[in-house]
Amino acid sequence: MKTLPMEHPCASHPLQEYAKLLKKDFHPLKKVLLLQAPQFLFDAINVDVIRNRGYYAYPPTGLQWLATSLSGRDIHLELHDLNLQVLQRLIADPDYDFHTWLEMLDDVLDQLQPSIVAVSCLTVYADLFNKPHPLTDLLAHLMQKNSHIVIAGGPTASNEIEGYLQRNLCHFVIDGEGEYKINYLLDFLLEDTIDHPEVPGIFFSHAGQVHESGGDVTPVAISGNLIESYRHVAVEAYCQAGCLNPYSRMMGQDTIYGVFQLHRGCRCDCAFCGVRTFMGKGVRSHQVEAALAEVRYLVEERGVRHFEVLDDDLLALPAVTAQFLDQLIPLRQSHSITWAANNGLITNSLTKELLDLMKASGCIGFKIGIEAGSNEMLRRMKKPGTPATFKKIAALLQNYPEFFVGGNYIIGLFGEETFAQMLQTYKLSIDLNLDWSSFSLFQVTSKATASDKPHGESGGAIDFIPTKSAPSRELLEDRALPLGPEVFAIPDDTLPSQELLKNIWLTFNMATNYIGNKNLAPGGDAVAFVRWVNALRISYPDNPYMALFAGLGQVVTGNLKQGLVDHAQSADILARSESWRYRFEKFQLAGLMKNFPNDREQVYNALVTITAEYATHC
Ligand code: B12
Ligand code: SF4
Repeated sequence: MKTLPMEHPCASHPLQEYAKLLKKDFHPLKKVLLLQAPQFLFDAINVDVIRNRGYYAYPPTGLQWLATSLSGRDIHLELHDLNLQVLQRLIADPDYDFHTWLEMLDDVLDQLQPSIVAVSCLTVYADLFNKPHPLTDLLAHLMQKNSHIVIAGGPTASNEIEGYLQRNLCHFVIDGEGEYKINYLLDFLLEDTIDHPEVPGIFFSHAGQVHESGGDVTPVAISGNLIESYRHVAVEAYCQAGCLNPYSRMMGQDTIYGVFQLHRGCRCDCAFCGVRTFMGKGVRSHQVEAALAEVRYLVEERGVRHFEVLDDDLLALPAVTAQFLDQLIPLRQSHSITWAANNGLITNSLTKELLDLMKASGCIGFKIGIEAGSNEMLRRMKKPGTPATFKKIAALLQNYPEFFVGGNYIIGLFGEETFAQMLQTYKLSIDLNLDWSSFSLFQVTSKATASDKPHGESGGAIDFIPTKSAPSRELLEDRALPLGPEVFAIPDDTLPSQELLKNIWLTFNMATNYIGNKNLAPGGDAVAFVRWVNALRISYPDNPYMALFAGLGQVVTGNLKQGLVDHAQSADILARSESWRYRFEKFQLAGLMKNFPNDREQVYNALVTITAEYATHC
């Protein structure tokens, strides 16, 4: 596709031919609909968690950038977030049958009658074609109507370009960043402007073949902000329909939240991560003034009080970040804004100067990428840092009790990690002594990372967190496998199966975050612990250990009454679940349930006794 046609100064023949054909069938082409598909899998839906507002509801930032980039065109454009709308409906209407969700799309289509529909989606990596999937079902529904030119983009579509085109589920798939590509494509479809340079990454199927547009890869030069696009986005409604993560829930579920982004891309190229493939090499900054104006607008005119950072590498350009945070401080002072970075910060980039600015500008917490405790695995995944450098930063973080900091760890790396290496990760997590240790199982997250998937796995719809992969958010168990302290007797050179990995995950999680949590020990911040665990419980209403430990946290803070309420909730869940009763025995928690501590000292002593049990096995 490198030869140039006559009509367009830099166009590609097959794209032009295909666009001409489409234009015959779908005209006039002046109405564009941008759609965010539901971001969750309907066959793993948990309506109780949705009604607790525990599902993700992110404003459609990617589509807002597309809308902004299309703003100079003579088109009528609308942006609808079906993820938000389905969640809202499920919350508002107890009789709503979610199987009929595509009717919501029909309502939008009937009203607007768009000639071009562009759809975005991000779900867990899943089987897109043999099971119900929101993007696949939505595209099939649109194509069946044969009334619209259908364009798919965003992470899920970018992972399955050929699959979507070969099955005739859309006319175009746009891979990766979309601003330049959608404009180049619309040059052909609308013929109103022809001044966008040729760009690769536009895929379509024509004359029995999948084609890609030509040209040079050009990362989008980001300028301006999304203020104008917010007229399409009811940002005030998102907190009533879902959440961003536990940090947004910690700030109160009625607190209006939003997002901001200062950089696109990441300096690193960790082997398990899809960012480099998806966003391209290197980091690009937004203009600080423009990003600040957007935050100011959201705070002053739309009532947003809590933000989540969308950057993969917020600290990539420390001077830019420092300037941004410094100018955020007045908003913190005038409107008590808060922000969090659950997506994670690169540990080695944290400095005292940046941490001071983060504190002053309202940061309440963040995750840091540690991933592994063994040097071999850190090298294997190209993670910047060593256990020694991580310990140095973790020591610095102990001076900032205002932040609730979680370390991100992965176990089962590349299907090659031995139990001894996992144990190194576990021990490092204890040494770092952070507020939380987010252990996850190594999983395929995109096609780009699929070559590094665990041996023998097909890469199904598995979430990073094992308890989130089933609608009940419960783990299924094989009782022949070790669980609790006995996990530590697994021979060093074992390559654990996926089933055993789940038990290791549950044991590490229980030992570090609950039984051995620093905030449930003398000198810890039990108030922060309780807020965090209660934020988690919104997504895990049937989890008895979260209820139990929230109750213990309450007792440490002096609120025995609430502690007893939480204990009763835990007992109620246990009474209904033989499986949890079995696990409570294994984790040495049954005794705590029987003799629930009455005061702070009793909590400390009880947890020290159980921790000793884990330590002797370790
Ligand atoms: C915020 C975020 C989330 C949010 C949800 C965001 C949302 N809008 O729904 C949460 C926390 C829920 C999330 C979860 C997950 N995420 Co996430 N997430 C991000 C993050 C950090 C920012 C996304 C963002 O807003 N970017 C900013 C905007 C401008 O970019 P964008 O949305 O990608 O949009 C651009 C292009 O994609 C494209 N585009 C998007 N839509 C469309 C549509 C059309 C028609 C066109 C033409 C173009 C187009 O144009 C836009 C402008 O350039 C990105 C990393 C990153 N920095 O981008 C990871 C990222 C998207 N997530 C990723 C993953 C893997 C996940 C999970 C699957 C992880 C997991 N296993 O749990 C989950 C699954 C989500 C789920 N639904 O359950 C991967 C995707 C990799 C891939 N190629 O598939 C990314 C790239 C990070 C990574 N480490 O690799 N995520
Ligand atoms: S530092 Fe984080 S975002 Fe960057 S490549 Fe590594 S895992 Fe991905």
